[in-house]
Amino acid sequence: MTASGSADLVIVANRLPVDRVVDTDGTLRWRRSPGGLVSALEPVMRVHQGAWIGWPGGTDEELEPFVEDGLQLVPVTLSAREVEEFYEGFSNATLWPLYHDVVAKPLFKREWWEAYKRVNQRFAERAAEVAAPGAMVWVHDYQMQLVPQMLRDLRPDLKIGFFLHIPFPPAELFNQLPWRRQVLEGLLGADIVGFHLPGGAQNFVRLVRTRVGHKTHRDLITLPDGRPVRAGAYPISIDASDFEDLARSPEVTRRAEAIRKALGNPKRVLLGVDRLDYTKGIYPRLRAYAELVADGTFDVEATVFVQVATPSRERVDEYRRMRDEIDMLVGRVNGDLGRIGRPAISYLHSSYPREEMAALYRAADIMVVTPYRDGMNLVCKEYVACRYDNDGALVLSEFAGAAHELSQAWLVNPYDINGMKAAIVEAATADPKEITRRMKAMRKTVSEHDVDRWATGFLDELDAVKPMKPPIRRR
Ligand code: ADQ
Repeated sequence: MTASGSADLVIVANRLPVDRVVDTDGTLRWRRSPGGLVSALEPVMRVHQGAWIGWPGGTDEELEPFVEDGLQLVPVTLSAREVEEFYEGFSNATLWPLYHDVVAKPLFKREWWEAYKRVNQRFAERAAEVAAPGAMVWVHDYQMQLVPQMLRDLRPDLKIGFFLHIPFPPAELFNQLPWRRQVLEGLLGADIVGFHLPGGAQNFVRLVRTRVGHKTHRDLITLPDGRPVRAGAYPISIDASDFEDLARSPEVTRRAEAIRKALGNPKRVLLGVDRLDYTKGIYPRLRAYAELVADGTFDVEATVFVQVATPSRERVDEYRRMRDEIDMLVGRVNGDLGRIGRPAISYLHSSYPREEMAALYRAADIMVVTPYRDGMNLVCKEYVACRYDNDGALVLSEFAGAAHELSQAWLVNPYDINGMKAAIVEAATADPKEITRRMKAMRKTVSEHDVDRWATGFLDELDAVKPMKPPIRRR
């Protein structure tokens, strides 16, 4: 066992919740990153004596733990080679595609696996150093799946939770992974293993039974030493009231009007907002829309598609290829179908502050969210939270985790272009009463299940875990 620290709650995630900013005079500052996880966990971090362990970005830089805006942050250093092998390689070119239905072909490289193990061990060691005796440690996401068991080996006194933000695949796909058993055993170091959907938890339990051979009963796994591990569904959400307040503000209202005006005050605005990722189904969505313009269903003077796609993981080959494909499609569609001052698709590679996101959500009549596979998808929940007057239609892929909660959306199969076209037309021509009925129901769901409920729900269960007594020695 290593010496313990003083944090009652430790968050372990690939990234620290801050981004490094270098001012014009060269001084280094940290700025809170815009991600939802930070806002979800900040209140609980403050209630407990919390610490957050993560990679600060950058390479080969030893940084001391520091306090930023009252949060204790513990940086973990990665070398340039580790960024390439652990982060871009094993995390984003092996696990990400494998866990997303093999939408792209996962690459299995032995040296990437070695880096993954090494980096996970480093995170586990940092967590072991800062956690107080009996503390709760909440480990996040696919980059950190070995941390729970590595940490338990170092600190058996801790309560360890794990949450996976992406889908957990069925055995038929997971079994491709050469290190499948090690990953399952890594996760089993946790007391609670959380997923967005019950299906993910079931896939996990089934794999543990068949691959590792442990006893399971429903959502409970019993390890040979008697320790129970629970697998459960904890669907993540957003700070719904915060988004709604933002959407109601005069600034955002004015900005939403300005956006529509800049688009030529069309009758109808369709919107897509995604990280530029091949799982998000941007290509088939734009193709479906382009076909509707080409066949005269929509006219570019009356209907506009705004697609915001923030570039990400640009050093991974598959992402560069996909970006080129989408750029080409948009170029062709606008060249063929646009008119002067009226592109068929307004395509933007920008990252926006939350105010601008809220204004875009307010400006849109139809939000189109069509991932091939998505753990949850927060964009559609943000859209719903911003539609406080119960208008606005949502076209949503049935393969997004959010489809389980937002069943009143126009649900589509992104592989079925004709089906998507039909749903977009239905949403565009629906009776306003029908749109209101659907939006009201979705708003109820999103406001009742917000991110605070998600975080406190998970942590309350983790807190209630009974520590294992050391085995009684018989004389
Ligand atoms: P992501 O794949 O990143 O998250 P998503 O859930 O949609 O996907 O979250 C994206 C977030 O980024 C949203 O909060 C959105 O507002 C923001 N965003 C998107 N484009 C932006 C832009 N141009 N500018 C600024 N902000 C932008 C992973 C999983 C998801 C799961 C989440 C949380 O893949 O399935 O929902 O984690 O668990």
